[in-house]
Amino acid sequence: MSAPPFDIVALGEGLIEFSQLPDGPGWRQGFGGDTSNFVIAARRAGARCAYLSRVGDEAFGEALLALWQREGIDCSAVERDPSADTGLYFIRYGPQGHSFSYRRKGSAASHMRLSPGFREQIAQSRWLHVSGISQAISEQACDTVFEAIDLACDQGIPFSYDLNWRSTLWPAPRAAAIARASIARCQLFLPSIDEASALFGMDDPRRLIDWALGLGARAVAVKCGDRGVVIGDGQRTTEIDPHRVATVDATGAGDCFGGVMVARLLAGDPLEQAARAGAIAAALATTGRGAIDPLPRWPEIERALAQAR
Ligand code: KDG
Repeated sequence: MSAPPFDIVALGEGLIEFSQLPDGPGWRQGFGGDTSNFVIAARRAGARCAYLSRVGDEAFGEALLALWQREGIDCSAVERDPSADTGLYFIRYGPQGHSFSYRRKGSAASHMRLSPGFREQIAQSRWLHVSGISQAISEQACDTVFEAIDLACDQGIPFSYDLNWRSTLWPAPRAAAIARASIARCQLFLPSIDEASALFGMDDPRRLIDWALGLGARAVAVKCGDRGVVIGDGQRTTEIDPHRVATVDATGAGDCFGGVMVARLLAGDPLEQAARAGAIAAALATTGRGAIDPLPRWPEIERALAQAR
């Protein structure tokens, strides 16, 4: 049997991004959306990727499709919705870092279904990636994520699940119940410690790892921001020190971590080595503004890894 054409397929919502300009009023337009950030980071690290989503049949939808094509991501199954718009988000910067607000209710992606095209691409991939945001945007999208997980599990395709809890998108009790059901089946659970603490009351990474492994996750990588990453798979728990850089904007850094870590796992790296590459890439991704522009490419990650040794 020939190898599947894609290493990673991700399902979710790509967004048009407006980030506050550093000096004076106005916005800089970029791109975001956690699963789209993930798959672009993975692609830049060398993985063959596809993206599954739904965009508006307008200029913003066009711009996202052009982005994925420029990045070398197969977006042939992405659907265009003539009656709903592409979602938008806004990044504001303050003394506590960045904060997001959204214009995405009823967006095109919130209407996505597991079409035959989506099914085909999942079946042709070595790994599926989904997130709490993919589930939060609508009941329809949430059902689609669970159908995608069912399909992947039936076919023996592992999947990663990023908690990415956004309290402004859905209520905590529903988010927690849906997250538990997803964690129970995933190969790799990717929470940030701040979100796990807010949603599950767990602020100790080791306790969080044991809890998620107990639910059924096969491996866990807890993103602890400027304190690094803690990973565990039931055999070993390892702390990975942060890579020090001059941080400008942490938007998308967690997505970059996950995308690069999974790209490296699929390239054959053991868990710890893959997580180190992800952590270095995530640090590099914080050195510029916005989710996509600062995502590093593999040679830059490799150089930083060699310097860190
Ligand atoms: O992780 C960064 C993402 O959160 C950002 O790009 C926007 O997807 C987004 C969201 O829904 O918050």
